[in-house]
Amino acid sequence: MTRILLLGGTTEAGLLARAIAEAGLPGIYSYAGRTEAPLDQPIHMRVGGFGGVEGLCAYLKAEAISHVIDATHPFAAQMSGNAVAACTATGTPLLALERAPWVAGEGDRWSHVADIPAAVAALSGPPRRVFLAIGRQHLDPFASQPQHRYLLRLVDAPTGPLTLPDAEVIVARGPFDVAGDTALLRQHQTEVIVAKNAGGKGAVAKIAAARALGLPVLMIDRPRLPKRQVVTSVKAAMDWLHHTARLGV
Ligand code: 3Y8
Ligand code: NAP
Repeated sequence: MTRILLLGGTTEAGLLARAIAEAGLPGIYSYAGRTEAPLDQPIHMRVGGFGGVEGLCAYLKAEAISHVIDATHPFAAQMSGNAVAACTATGTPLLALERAPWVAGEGDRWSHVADIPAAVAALSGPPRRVFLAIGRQHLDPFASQPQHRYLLRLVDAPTGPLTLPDAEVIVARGPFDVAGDTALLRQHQTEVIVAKNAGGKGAVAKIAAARALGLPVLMIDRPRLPKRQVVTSVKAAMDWLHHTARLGV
């Protein structure tokens, strides 16, 4: 009996959820519960952590999950690591649906940094107008570079005071478009953009806008993830589901 757990929270996960619904396959779309009102999905949704690897193992057994597809964001490293551990421990087939990283092209002025601390260190120096487009969870470390004027884009309005002394907040949920992000960068006279190498289409607008405006980008490379089977398209993920189910795995 096929019963899919889709670890979601990305554009691609939403597209896969639609394909699963259209195929009439029983699936559960899982959100961490990071945002106040996550988008509805065409399959059953669950919101909240599982309780680490142990909690996920228990969930897979209790819900008789036959397949797990990890379509989380490339920076959701802990969730992806837990999925590999839990699926190995329970013998549940696991597939990752990943999007390719962005690659610098003609006109891009990128500096690659390995992680958030490296991005913070790269901001040493005189005050600048910085578009810190990495969400809410990792803002605090940038307080060690208080000299800058930060522009922040968050999915939900901040619940408490920000640790950055000079910051302006925009509340917006992507996906974003190039015209909108170009106007935003112009309006705020942005001088440098800090971005995660998310890949995909939902967050790429600011990168295209930076190229158009000749602005430098501090590009944070993705965290390393444990080895697992990976596909890069919804079609390949659906083929895997049908194939694996047919083998009765
Ligand atoms: C809760 C679900 C869909 C998915 C849409 C994608 C695109 C728009 C662009 C910028 C960058 C950022 C951030 C971003 C984008 C998509 C996708 C994507 C980046 C929602 C969502 C959830 C989250 C969590 C949120 C993080 C934050 C990161 C904002 C829903 C809207 C910066 C990543 O306040 C918080 O705690 C937010 C946390 C994780 C990164 C961070 O560390 O703060 N995403 N984003 C998911 C859950 O609970 O499981 O609310 O509907 C999903 C999307 N956000 O279905 O159309 O596919 O990537 N998300 C980054 O890329 O750097 C914004 O502003 O340019
Ligand atoms: P993370 O740091 O890898 O995960 C931390 C913990 O959050 C996990 O151990 C798990 O808790 C819980 N969790 C994460 N994703 C979950 C999911 N889809 N369903 C149920 N529990 C989940 O994760 P994150 O980077 O905060 O990302 C959280 C969510 O936001 C994911 O759905 C991700 O796809 C989405 N998202 C993240 C980013 C980003 O920049 N990180 C960008 C866009 C979307 P337990 O250990 O208790 O199970």
